[in-house]
Amino acid sequence: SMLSFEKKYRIRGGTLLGGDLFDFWVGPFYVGFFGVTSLFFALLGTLLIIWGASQGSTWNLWQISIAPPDLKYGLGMAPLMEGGLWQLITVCAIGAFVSWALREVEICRKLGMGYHVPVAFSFAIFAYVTLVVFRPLLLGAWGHGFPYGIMSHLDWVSNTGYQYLHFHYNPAHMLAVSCFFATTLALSLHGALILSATNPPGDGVVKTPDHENTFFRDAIGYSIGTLGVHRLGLFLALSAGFWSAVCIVISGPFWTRGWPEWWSWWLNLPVWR
Ligand code: BCL
Ligand code: UQ1
Repeated sequence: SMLSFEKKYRIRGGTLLGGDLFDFWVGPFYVGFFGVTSLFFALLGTLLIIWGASQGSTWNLWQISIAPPDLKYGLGMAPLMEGGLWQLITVCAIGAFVSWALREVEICRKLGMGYHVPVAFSFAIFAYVTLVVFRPLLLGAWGHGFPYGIMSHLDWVSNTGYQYLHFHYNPAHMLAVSCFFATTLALSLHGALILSATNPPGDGVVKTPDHENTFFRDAIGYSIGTLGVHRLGLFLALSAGFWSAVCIVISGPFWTRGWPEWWSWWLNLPVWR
């Protein structure tokens, strides 16, 4: 059944495609043209993975893997059982992710909200597409994509990392990792601060943003503010995804040697050379 406020927001319009045709809800879910395409790609992709697994050598969830084509197929289509399946699944994945983002846009338009959520999701999609499309395109073979499997994709990350000797020296990887860590710091501070203000000990009365600001003024001499902390959080999270995409797309297309060696520009600065 519907929540008390839900009915009021179930208004027609705001669709990007399909007009009124798919402008309805199924239970709590908005459908829309992109709801149909999301479901289509997600279902087809999942079935292809299950079928691929059935053609593989194991049903062990951790070991199931669908590999990209051999490098010899370059940027062409590969036979179904030699990476073609990976190519179809990749098309389905991108179709589902982009459809989902566009469905979010339609919901934003219906509600007259900003597009912050779909914009944020598009950074995650961008990182994924960088891994399986942009970098393989730049390197000249789909075989540079990562395999779809739980352990196999970890093996790919490890192998790809060691191919550049020590991936921690990749400057964009440094930025991405730092942003991931900073994002968890910001959310833990924020979550803790809000809960501490709304759940004071004993019979204490719920505190206000003044208390929140004062806590951080007292503790570190600065408060970023209640709106500011959400801008900071979004910025850190999107930066994490963005620099992740950058760190992998420059590995190979821009820099082919070990990442430690890239820092020789620093050692060679005329100041101390
Ligand atoms: Mg590293 C990448 C951290 C050590 C080699 N590494 C990354 C980044 C991240 C990171 C910055 C992965 C996140 C990402 O791409 O997000 N690495 C990291 C850390 C350490 C580390 C913290 C550490 O030591 C503490 N890395 C190392 C060591 C190397 C190494 C030194 C191996 C030996 N690292 C590499 C390589 C790569 C990374 C190689 C990468 O390729 C990867 C990277 O940057 O990739 C871009 C972006 C997010 C996504 C890609 C997710 C996209 C999600 C999509 C859009 C939606 C999915 C929906 C889903 C299917 C739906 C499910 C259904 C629901 C459940 C209902
Ligand atoms: C903060 O200053 C603030 O404003 C009052 C919040 O809003 C509720 C917060 O959640 C946090 C975590 C801070 C502190 C953050 C910085 C970067 C000083």
